[in-house]
Amino acid sequence: MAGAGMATAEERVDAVVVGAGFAGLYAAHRLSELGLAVRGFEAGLGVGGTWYWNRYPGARCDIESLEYSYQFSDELAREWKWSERYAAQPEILAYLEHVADRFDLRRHFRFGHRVGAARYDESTATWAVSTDAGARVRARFVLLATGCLSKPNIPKIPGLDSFRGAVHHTGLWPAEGVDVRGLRVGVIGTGSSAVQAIPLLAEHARRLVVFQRTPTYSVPARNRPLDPEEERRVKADYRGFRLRNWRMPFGAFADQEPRGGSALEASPEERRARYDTWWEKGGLPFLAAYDDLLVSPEANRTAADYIRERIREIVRDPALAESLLPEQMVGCKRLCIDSGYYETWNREHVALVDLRRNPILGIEAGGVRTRAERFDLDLLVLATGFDAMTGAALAIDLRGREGRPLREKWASGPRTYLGLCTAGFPNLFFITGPGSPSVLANMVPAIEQHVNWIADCLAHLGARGLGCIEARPEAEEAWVEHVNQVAGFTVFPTCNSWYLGANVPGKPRVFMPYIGFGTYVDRCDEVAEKGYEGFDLRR
Ligand code: N01
Repeated sequence: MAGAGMATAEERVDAVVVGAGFAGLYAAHRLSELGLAVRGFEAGLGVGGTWYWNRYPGARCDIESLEYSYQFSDELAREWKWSERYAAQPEILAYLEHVADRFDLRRHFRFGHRVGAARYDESTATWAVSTDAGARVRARFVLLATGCLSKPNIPKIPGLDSFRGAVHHTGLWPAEGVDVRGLRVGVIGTGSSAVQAIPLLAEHARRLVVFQRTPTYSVPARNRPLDPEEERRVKADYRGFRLRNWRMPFGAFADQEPRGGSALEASPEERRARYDTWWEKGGLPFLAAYDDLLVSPEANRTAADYIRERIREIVRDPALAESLLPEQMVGCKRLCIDSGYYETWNREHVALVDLRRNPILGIEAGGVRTRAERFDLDLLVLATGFDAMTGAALAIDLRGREGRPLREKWASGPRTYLGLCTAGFPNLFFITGPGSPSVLANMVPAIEQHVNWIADCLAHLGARGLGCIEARPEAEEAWVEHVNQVAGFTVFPTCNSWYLGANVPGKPRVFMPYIGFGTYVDRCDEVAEKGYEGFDLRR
């Protein structure tokens, strides 16, 4: 950790990169390769981003490990060996630490520095960036590699501070781990983090009480050790394999069959057989069993009914099973993938509190009080998610031209051009920002595509003696409308998901990711080919 707590002289660099996760590490790598002086800041004490902070039991990726890695270096891809079909958090963190060492990326970063403010100075066309640990930097460009799911959403439940036991948010889990043996543990939330943590917490806790506001759909992950033969086969043409798959939703393996067609054109028997196949294969590609599951409510219902049926089969207590049945469309909130989630409900010491019928009134020193009952607890786990997609950027006091705060500009929802830039904030780039596919693509290829686009753009500016790029308001306007229009053709806007910001009280309800990674990549390429259409380039 460098310089924590000390005010330092202003450093001058070409580009500031905020965050040292997948995005920040690769951005530092690409930009320094271009010969730019880069200063990175990272709030954590090490690299890893999401995979540095989310150390809760069971934390694991929902994209297969052979797909969830960088593609920029064939040597890196060849030499790194994954041990499981879906990598667990420690292994992904080890991978990122390896990448940081192998490409000597730590030298760019100052750790233990949370960026607090970034202000654009029109007279010098530079950004003044400062951190809570006293660093000050002036740079021409700022890249926010702050992640889509990095600002924890801590619910405002009355009395939370008065709880006597420990309270841990899944996204701020202590690095040394938490010993739950013999404890009465409460979990608030039933999203992806909870679905992964609950089976493991149940292994060791004396009692586990789960407070559920909205039941979730989960498909078995079917995680397993990675078969060396499979890895050898894939890596025989790894580049080709990644190229075939990188534009696919969920980074799905392209050779998985059967898929495609309309769920509504299949007979009930055919549908059942196909859903069985995908249930057995496991993972997010379940949603790609048919082409229309995410666009047709009727098609979606066939998949939702299938999962509800499986829940009723697995959970032995029929009343409990009923409480676990989701009602929203499947995939509208991100589909969870699990290892033994529904099975865990058959354990005697695991209890469900259905907050729709029995809401939390408050938290007291000894536990959680609901309308009907009080639950005595020793430890509380907040699996309550994140202020997604905009939370981390808006946590920074970002001011563009004329001192205009980003918080003011985005007061009714984020506005970007291509999810990369926002008008009025020259030379500021978002990596996987709102308005880009990000969380609806495989994040790592989405990050590489953004960083490559930005790096090419900076090289283009440099070669022409230009120093400034800014999105035009009309291009931004059209893009925001397009993002919404596309979302309107799908089932995504129909429920209270974090994609819409609906999980955070008071957050404007706007669908934030762009749906369609392939189309998006083409559009970004076209914009660049046309000399950065929709942007103003200035000296
Ligand atoms: O967060 P979430 P997450 N009172 O927002 C509930 C990725 N991820 O950390 O649905 C009571 O999904 C909330 O209820 P509701 C993945 O993209 C991936 O689990 O809003 N409950 C919900 O049940 C994922 O989607 C992996 O009604 C409250 C839960 O808390 C994203 O991260 C693993 C509440 C939050 O679920 C976020 O997942 C983990 C309140 N006041 C995460 N506030 C994998 O790769 C919130 N909730 C597998």
